[in-house]
Amino acid sequence: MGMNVVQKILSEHLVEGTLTPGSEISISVDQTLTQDATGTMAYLQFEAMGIPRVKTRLSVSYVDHNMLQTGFESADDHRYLQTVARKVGAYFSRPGNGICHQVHLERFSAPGQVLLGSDSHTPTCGGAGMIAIGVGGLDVAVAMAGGPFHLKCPKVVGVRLEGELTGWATAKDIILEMLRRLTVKGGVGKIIAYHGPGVACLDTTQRATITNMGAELGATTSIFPSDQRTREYLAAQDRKEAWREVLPDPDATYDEELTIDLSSLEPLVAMPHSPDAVVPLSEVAGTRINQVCVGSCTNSSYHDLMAVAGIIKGKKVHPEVSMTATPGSRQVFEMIAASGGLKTLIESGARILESACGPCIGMGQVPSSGSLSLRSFNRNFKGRCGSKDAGVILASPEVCALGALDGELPDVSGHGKPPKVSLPKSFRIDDGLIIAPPPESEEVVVVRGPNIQPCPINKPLGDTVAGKVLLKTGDNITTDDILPAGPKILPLRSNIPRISEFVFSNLDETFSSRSKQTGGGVIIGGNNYGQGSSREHAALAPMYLGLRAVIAKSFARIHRSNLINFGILPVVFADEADYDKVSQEDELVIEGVLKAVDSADGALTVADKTKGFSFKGICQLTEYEREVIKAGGLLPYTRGSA
Ligand code: MIC
Ligand code: SF4
Repeated sequence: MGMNVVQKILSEHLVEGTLTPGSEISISVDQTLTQDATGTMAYLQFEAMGIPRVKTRLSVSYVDHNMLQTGFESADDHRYLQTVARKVGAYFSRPGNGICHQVHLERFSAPGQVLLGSDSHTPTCGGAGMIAIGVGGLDVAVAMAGGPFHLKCPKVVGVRLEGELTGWATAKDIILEMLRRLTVKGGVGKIIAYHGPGVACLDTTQRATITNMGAELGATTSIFPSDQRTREYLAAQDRKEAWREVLPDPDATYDEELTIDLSSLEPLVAMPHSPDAVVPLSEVAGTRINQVCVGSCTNSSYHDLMAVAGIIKGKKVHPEVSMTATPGSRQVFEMIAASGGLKTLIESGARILESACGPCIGMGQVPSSGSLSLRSFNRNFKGRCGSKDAGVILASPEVCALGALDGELPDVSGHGKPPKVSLPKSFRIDDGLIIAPPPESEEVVVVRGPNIQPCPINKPLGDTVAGKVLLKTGDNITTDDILPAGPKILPLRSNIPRISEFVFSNLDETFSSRSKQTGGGVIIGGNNYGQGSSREHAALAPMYLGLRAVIAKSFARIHRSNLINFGILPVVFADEADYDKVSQEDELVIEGVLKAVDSADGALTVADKTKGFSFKGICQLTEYEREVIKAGGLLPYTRGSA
């Protein structure tokens, strides 16, 4: 029987198990990436494993999140990351070189290989035919140490693209259409594999927009075939040798299938406050906006920035709009400068930001109170932009450019035809800001400033888990809700005692102090608890505060793994109706935990001592997860099994 590209790559990397959806497998990892906000912990954990040098083919440490340096903390982190990379044999991409995913696609993507990254948008490189998975930092540390990556074999969803994009419809609208159809939890436990005749009309960076934002579907990853367009892209990056063809067999099958007719797509937008609140732009055209931001790892390629420049050439940004433009990498920056695009952007009144995450993670450019910001980004969760009452609308860079001129969500019909942008035959290559490690281990002094504190370690799992319900949340709680970012909190990622003061601070400022008072407890969550980023801090900091279990209707993939990696029980309600019966402050007790986690069905009983009733929970784990959670998390487990 024919194979799809996922089956091809996974079977080449399979270490244990069989490729049957839902069964436990482990795969070997060729490459890893980290970024500074998750990387400091990943490297501290790697150091704690006592392995002198990374065992992957390639590991790259990027600095792109904490760029404001409003205090000494981030500079301390950067210095630590640079020195530790040299010591352990990883590449170091210096601040200013660009956003990890854009740079990785340009300089390191390798079709057919497996990439693990401590950032949820790692699937960007799926645009170049890689299996690229976003995970917590600790999983990356284990991969750097040569360990395989454990997962439940995902289902493969084949998305057949037919026809060609027309008018103002772009690659962004393909992924917005996917979000409209599948929602933010529609991809959980699945890999999205694009195929079909429509694939050829998308260049690699357009494909990368789609795989990047597949993270918002909750998918394990997304992937395109590696074809002649991938070859062209890698050749233009002067990396012809990295190309290899990875195509689905003509008779390939998929676990689920859907079709998108590209020619029927029109521009779409995701309205506040969820990436799946997708509506046709035409339905909301005319809505006033006060800010426009083009950039982020989703849409900051040469293609994106030149399309924007083409639209606003000779015009000025609307007087009531503040517009920013962020080239995703130094390569993009240099190329838009050389081709005149940068001049056009500056002349239009757009504010040019350095190549970094910036406004996407609330690091500056917080919108004005109660206003709407139109962004080419991938997430618009409430509060993520730094304002509690502003709303973010997600759209293509082209729609953003039109919106910046009009001061409102544009009516594209009044704007003629979009400019055509084609990829250059060769990109400007200058890897001067990527520091290669020395070929052999050498004596390196790793510099740790006072912001770098050791990673706390949990105790082995006890047979009784008990505590107060510290918080009861609704559905779709994001990791931004659990541990916000922004200039005050993000620089504390290497300092768990300090950052733990901000756990749930946007939802309930008393969470941290209440947890400390009671010595920890339990959280009750709704559906898709922990969606969004890969930040393991959203598990690690609550663990530090004494969180022992989260009982939810369902979990997002990466956050569930992060909870297990730090020894916190992820329990789902056997009967969702019980969710309504439990209240914040109730005292809960789970007895016989060790037997329950070892059992095939993971069934356990939760006693609500306050209300005097019991309900059934399920903590069904794979064999590997059982061992990890019983040890108190992945770090003690790895140390114990080394
Ligand atoms: C994000 O987009 O939320 C982040 C910041 O890139 C995170 C990683 C982090 O929290 O450091 C992600 O997507 O994984
Ligand atoms: Fe950075 Fe935003 Fe991309 Fe996260 S989603 S990596 S914060 S640009």
